[in-house]
Amino acid sequence: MVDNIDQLYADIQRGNENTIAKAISMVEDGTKDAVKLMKKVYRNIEPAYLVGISGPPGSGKSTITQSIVQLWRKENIKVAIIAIDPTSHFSGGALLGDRIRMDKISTDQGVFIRSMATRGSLGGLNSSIYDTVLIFSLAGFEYIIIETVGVGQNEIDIVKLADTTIFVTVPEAGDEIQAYKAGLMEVGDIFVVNKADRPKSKQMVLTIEQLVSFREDKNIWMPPVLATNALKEEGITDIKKRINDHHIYLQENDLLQKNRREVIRAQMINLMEKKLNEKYISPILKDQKFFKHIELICKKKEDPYSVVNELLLL
Ligand SMILES: Nc1nc2c(ncn2[C@@H]2O[C@H](COP(=O)(O)OP(=O)(O)OP(=O)(O)O)[C@@H](O)[C@H]2O)c(=O)[nH]1
Ligand SMILES: [Mg+2]
Repeated sequence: MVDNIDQLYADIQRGNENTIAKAISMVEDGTKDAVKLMKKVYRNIEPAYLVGISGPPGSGKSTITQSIVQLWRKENIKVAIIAIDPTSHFSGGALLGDRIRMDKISTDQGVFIRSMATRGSLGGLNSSIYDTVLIFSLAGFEYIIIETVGVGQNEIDIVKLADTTIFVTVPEAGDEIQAYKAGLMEVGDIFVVNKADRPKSKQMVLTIEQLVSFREDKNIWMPPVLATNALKEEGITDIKKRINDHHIYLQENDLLQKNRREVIRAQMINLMEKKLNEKYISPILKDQKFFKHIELICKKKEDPYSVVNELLLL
C-alpha cells in the first residue's frame, strides 16, 4: 500500500528512479494504488514523444537505440527505453538481459531502461505499456523509445502506440521483407537497413524503397530508407534528423493528436476487455460448473454456443 498518492506523484515528477520503478511495477501488477495514480496522471500529463523501433531479431535495434540516445544525451535530453520482452509473461526476462544490453548508456542518470512483457496476464496487449509511457512522461523524459522484436500482431499493436515507427532490417533479409509487407512494412515511418558494412545493402535499400513507393499515403509522408552501420555509429545522425522531420510533419498536419486519440481508443478497449474479463469471465473459469459443462460438451450432451450464452446470461 502507498500512504499518499500525491507524494508518489510528486516523487515521480522529481525523477526519483526508485519511485519510477516502483510505480511501473504497481501498474504492471494492476494494484488499486496504481489505478489511483494513473487517474491523476491521465488528467494532468501530455505524453512524451514516442518512438517505436522494431524489426527482426538481431537486426541491431538496441545498438541503434543506444547510439540515438547518446546523441540526445549530448543535448541533455532525458530518454526512457521500454524493451518489450517477446517471451511469455512468466519468463522472468533472463533472455532480455542480452537483448537490451546498452552498456554505453545504462549508467547514465538521464536514461531509464525498463523491460516489459508483451502480453498482460489475461493474454491481451499489455495495457500497462502505455501507462508506463505516461509515468515516464510525468518524470520528465522527453523521448521514449519502445523496442519490440518480431513482426506479429502484438508488435504491430505496440508500434501503433508510437508517434514515429522505425523499422530496422539487414541486407540479407530480402525474402523476409516480402513477408513483412503486409505487417510492419505498412506502419513504418522510417526504414533502416542496418549492417551496411555487409554486401547487398544498397540492393536492400532499393527493394524497400520500391515497396514503400506503393503505399497509398505516399504523397503525404514518404518514409525514408536509410543505410546504417550501427557498430561504427554511421548514419545515426540521419535517423535522429528523420525522427525530427517526422515529428514536425505530424505536428503540421494535426496528426499527432489524431494518433493520440487512436491510442486512447485502443487503451479504452483494452481496459474494457480487462474489466469484463475480471468481472464476468474469471469467476466462471474458477467455477466447478464450468468444468462440468466441458465434460457435457465432450459427451455431446451440450454445445459451447448454448453454454456460453447461459453462463453469460445472454
Ligand atoms: N556487422 C554489424 N554488426 C552489427 C551492426 N549493428 C549491430 N550489430 C551487431 O548485431 C548484433 C545484434 O545487435 P542488437 O543491437 O543487439 O540487435 P537487436 O535487433 O536489438 O537484437 P534483439 O533485441 O535480440 O532482436 C550485435 O552483436 C551487434 O554488435 C552493424 O551495423 N554491423
Ligand atoms: Mg535488442
